[in-house]
Amino acid sequence: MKKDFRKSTVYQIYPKSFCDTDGDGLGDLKGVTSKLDYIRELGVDYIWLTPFFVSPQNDNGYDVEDYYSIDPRYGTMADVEELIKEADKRGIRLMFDMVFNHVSTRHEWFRKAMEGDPYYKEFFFFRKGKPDGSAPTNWESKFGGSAWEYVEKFDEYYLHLFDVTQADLNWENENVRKEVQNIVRFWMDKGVKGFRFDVVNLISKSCFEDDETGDGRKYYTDGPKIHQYLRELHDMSFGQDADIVTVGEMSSTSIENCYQYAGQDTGELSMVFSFHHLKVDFMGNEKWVLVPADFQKLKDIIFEWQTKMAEHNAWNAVFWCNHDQPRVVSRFGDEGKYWKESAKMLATVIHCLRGTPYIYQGEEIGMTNTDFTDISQFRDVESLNYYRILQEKGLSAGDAFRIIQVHSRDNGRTPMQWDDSAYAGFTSGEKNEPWIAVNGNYRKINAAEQMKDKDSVFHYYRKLIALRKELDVISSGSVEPLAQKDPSVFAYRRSCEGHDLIVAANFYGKEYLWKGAPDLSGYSRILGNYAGTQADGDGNIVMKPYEAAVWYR
Ligand code: TEU
Repeated sequence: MKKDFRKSTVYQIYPKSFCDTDGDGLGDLKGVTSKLDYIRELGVDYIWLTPFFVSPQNDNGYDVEDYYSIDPRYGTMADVEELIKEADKRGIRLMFDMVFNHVSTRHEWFRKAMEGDPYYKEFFFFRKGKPDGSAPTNWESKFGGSAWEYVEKFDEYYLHLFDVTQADLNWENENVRKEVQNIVRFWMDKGVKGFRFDVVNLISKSCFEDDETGDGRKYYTDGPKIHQYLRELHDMSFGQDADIVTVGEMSSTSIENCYQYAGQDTGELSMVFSFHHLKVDFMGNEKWVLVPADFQKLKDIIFEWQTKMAEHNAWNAVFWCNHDQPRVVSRFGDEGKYWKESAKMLATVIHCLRGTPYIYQGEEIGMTNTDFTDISQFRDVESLNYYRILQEKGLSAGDAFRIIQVHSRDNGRTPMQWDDSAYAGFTSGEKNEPWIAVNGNYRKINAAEQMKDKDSVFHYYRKLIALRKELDVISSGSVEPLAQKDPSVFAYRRSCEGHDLIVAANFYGKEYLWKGAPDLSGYSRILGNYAGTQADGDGNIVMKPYEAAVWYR
């Protein structure tokens, strides 16, 4: 049966941290299959699985060595087939993660290039250094340091926008593009009905110049042939099956480009992830600082994307969390007294927007940032690089550590908290402890507990997912920002064919009198994180700490 992605919700699984069935401390594909009933209970339509292909795991699978084989640490091809089949029985489809900006330096293509094979050298960007021998350009790797690695035997450098073991692919080369199309078709034949394309707006690079004002991103972000390449990939692979849904991960993209990436009639992708709203606690593009989140900016960005994408008939993925982001309840909510209220409030704000909502494993039970107290507990290559780089820049070890604690991608990567048994039920730990430590709060925050409790964060997410299916105003309505300059309230109206929905949330932990709230006569309150919402009689609404409510007429 065809699925309407406007009414769908996607659940993201990071298999390494989801469920370990063989006791080796690493999650596996069988673990995902074993939890399908839990996922079905939530009511989602798609599972996005982050990469589980053969990989040295320097970037947890985003460094792919072989796109056609399963990393034995995660399982086998038979396990993948079983997962697709079992998911299908439950009405759930699989979305695979395709990393095509780069490959692992252990990939056969790169190994052949390093042997000097000219055919495969053209798969990558090998360039001479500057006359003084330094790197071809001053571009920086997203994980810190230069984006170029010197290869002595060629007296050349190769480009890596991410880790030194992730070599960028040269999409100018038609043979690269054909290989990529073959990979997508291979997985389509296996019954995969969705694809997420990793940093796909970085694939078009042709100009290699020093960036006088920045880190080089302006030369490869939304590059000159990007639309042509996506269109071609669409036509030659997933576009041949109208039932396939795609999402492009767009790094530092512009909204104008996204009209086209995710335009209803442009033939590129179904939707896009953009990240501007998740940089409101950065300083510009600088992530490794501690600054409070800018609430006004958060609203302005979300509303700009909501309204302009709608005007251009283009579709957003809407989300707070993924495997690269800190946990949202720690980031924009409250881990303490209002943990539950704030987790539900944040869910309400995202799930009633125009777009396809994505839930990242554990978000649906309000999992929090790590409780790590020592750098040795962190695993992520980016975090470990920046811990060193920050100290090289003069910060004390303590200050560097505090920044890592707040921004590390590992915040989202600790094991899924299933129950209150040892290791939170993630692993038996028979052969090994979990690859990354379980958060100590698993006795309080775990799935088993929340499935029993009708008032839990889990059941609240379940209601939001069901509501999107039920009400066309959520899946198809227009978006009108409300209270745009209000310092505490995040609110908007959705409208569609005579129906309206008003969503309002107090983003802070203090009771707040929302003056100038919209007239709610004729509306009924259909959801909220408190027993009821109070009006003061003068047209103002009393918003309790982190209160969220939804009204419909
Ligand atoms: O991430 C792309 C990306 O640029 C960021 O999310 C990045 O990890 C972060 O902003 C750095 O501060 C994708 C994947 O989601 C990520 O896990 C991979 O590490 C990255 O691509 C490379 O494949």
